[in-house]
Amino acid sequence: MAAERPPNKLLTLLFVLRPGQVLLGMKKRGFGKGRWNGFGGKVHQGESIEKAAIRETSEECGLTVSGLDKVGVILFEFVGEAQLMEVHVFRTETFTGDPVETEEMRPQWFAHTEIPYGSMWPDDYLWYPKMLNNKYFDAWMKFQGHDIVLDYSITPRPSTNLNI
Ligand code: 6U4
Repeated sequence: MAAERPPNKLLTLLFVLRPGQVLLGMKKRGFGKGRWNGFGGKVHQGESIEKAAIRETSEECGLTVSGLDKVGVILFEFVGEAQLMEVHVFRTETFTGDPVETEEMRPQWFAHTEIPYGSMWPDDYLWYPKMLNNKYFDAWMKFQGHDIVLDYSITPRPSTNLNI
């Protein structure tokens, strides 16, 4: 009998956009430390995924976001690990407040043409252009360690504007 997979680890990832720019945060600790990324983290027990995305963004850069648009879901598989990471990706152009540095993230606006792919997760260049261009997709990424993408797929999905 095949070994059963444990339930996926649910995570969020949210991008705040303003004309021609995206807000990224330099991760100062934990998973992905030293890499620029969107804002997000683990979904708490009993919490909706969208509420987790809003909470994590507030905790990590101080912004209050609304009007979430769901970009899609990325499944991350790590060779040798049974559990998959299921990352729900959102974008929004609606926010209040100014980005502030927190213990977890140092936020900075980047032009779409100046995304620092060299200091990011190595899968990001594969799908950021779609996310920045309002495309919806689901993806699967197979990692060897944290630096090598062995295989991947990206599939278009219909729009699911949540208007939260
Ligand atoms: P806490 O609870 O904050 O200590 P931590 O281990 O720091 O947890 P967390 O919760 O910040 O991790 O979650 C990791 C974040 O990184 C999530 O927003 C998802 C995102 N992420 C993980 N793998 C990624 C990848 N390959 N590419 C990417 N984002 C990724 O762009």
